[in-house]
Amino acid sequence: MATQIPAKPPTSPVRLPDGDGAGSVVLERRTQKVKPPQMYQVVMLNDDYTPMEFVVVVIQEFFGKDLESATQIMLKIHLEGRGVCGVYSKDVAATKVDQVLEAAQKAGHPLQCLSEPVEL
Ligand code: TYC
Repeated sequence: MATQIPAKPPTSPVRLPDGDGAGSVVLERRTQKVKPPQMYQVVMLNDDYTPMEFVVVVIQEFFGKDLESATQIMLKIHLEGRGVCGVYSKDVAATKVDQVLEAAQKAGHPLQCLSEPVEL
């Protein structure tokens, strides 16, 4: 990844006056401006054909959920049209989407899934 250019260049070092600490150089303290990386949520979409059991298995297998929470997520998707299965870095989220789509395609189900940035 490209190195980020700081918003402001660092201030020039301050040279202390003679006396205690004479000749020493103090860098001005600055508040940290590094932001945490953007995270991505993997969202699964409802459809009328994919069996509920298949969705539950997929959520357990690829998102590390136990049977109970996988079932809750599946029912939320079924009732509300979409649901978040997990939150990851961009690359990991993209891999999860690929894994789900490949498993669905292999099984002949139209299950759809996408990743999107998490809103602050
Ligand atoms: N609506 C599907 C059914 O009634 C179940 C389903 C749930 C499908 C979640 C997709 O992401 C999904 N068989």
